Amino acid sequence: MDQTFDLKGKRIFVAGHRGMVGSALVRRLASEDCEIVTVARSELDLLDQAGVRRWMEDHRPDAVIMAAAKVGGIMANDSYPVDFLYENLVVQTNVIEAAFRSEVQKLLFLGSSCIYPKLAPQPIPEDALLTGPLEPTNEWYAVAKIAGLKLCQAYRRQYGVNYISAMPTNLYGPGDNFDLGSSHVIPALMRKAHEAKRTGQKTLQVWGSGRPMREFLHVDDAADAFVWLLKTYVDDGHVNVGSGEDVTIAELASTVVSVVGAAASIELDPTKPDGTPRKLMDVSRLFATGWRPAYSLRRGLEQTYAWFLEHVEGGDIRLGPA
Ligand code: GFB
Repeated sequence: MDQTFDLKGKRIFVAGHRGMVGSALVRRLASEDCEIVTVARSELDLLDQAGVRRWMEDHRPDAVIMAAAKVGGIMANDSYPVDFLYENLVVQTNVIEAAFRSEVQKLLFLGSSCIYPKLAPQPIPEDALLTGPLEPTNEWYAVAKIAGLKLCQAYRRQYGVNYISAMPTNLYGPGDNFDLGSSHVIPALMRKAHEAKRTGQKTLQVWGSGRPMREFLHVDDAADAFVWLLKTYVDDGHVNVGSGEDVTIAELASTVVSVVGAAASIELDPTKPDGTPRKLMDVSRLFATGWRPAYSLRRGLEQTYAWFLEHVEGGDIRLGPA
């Protein structure tokens, strides 16, 4: 793919720069010859439409990466449907609309693999979108993300702007949320394995049946793919961003236990939901551009655990009750 959007000298607004994905984007963009623009939540509430319009008009970025979102694991999605639907719809609509008013040239919207039907063909091609019912535990979030990608397409069709969308698989890495009630599976299992190692506990609780399959991508690989797409991708259709490989939750749990060095065995908790049985993305559209991830799952988990240890012991992650 030719480089169609040269970042040199451009002002790139990373919306959501304090989150796991946004902070990885800031790290990745630091090696580009561009100016990174961010705004603190205390200065701009993305739920405030007038404020977002004003801020965008004052700062006039050349490009926007929409990494601000209300995110969480299976239980948080299931328990707070209003937060996941309302906040995501409003925040993304405000940012995309304000970007258009301020003549932003390129915008990259980030969605999620949960936009696809619960029983989509595996691996899931981009055109499986809207071909069947969604997974009920996260349909609120999925509906918001589908609306976001459709809004970008609508702006393209009505106004001819270069707004594109990427749908990442389950991401993990530095800056993840390690709170057991709201986190995704990797930070939850890493934290539980760490506590088991620290206390000598002999079992580690894994939600559900252990049989669901998930694909994972290290957030630094995801950020690298997003910057690559920002530079090169120009099409109307969204692009899947993943590693192309998946594992069962039981296999993942064993790998996390081994990376952490805990001596605990796995105990399944069938009272907790499994969610979608499998959501491996078809990444052939992305891989055809030559892009590949750098991290294997094991190496990514090792790197994330090293980060966890440094920041827990360093005191910048305060752990709530385990
Ligand atoms: O990562 P996760 O919360 O979200 O759960 P989803 C993935 C799988 O891991 C599920 C199992 O089958 C969980 O039951 N699991 C096992 C655990 N132990 C645990 C645990 O201690 N904590 C958690 N959280 N899971 C999310 C969506 O779905 O994926 C979001 O809810 C988003 O909308 C995100 O799309 C990427 O993969 O099921």
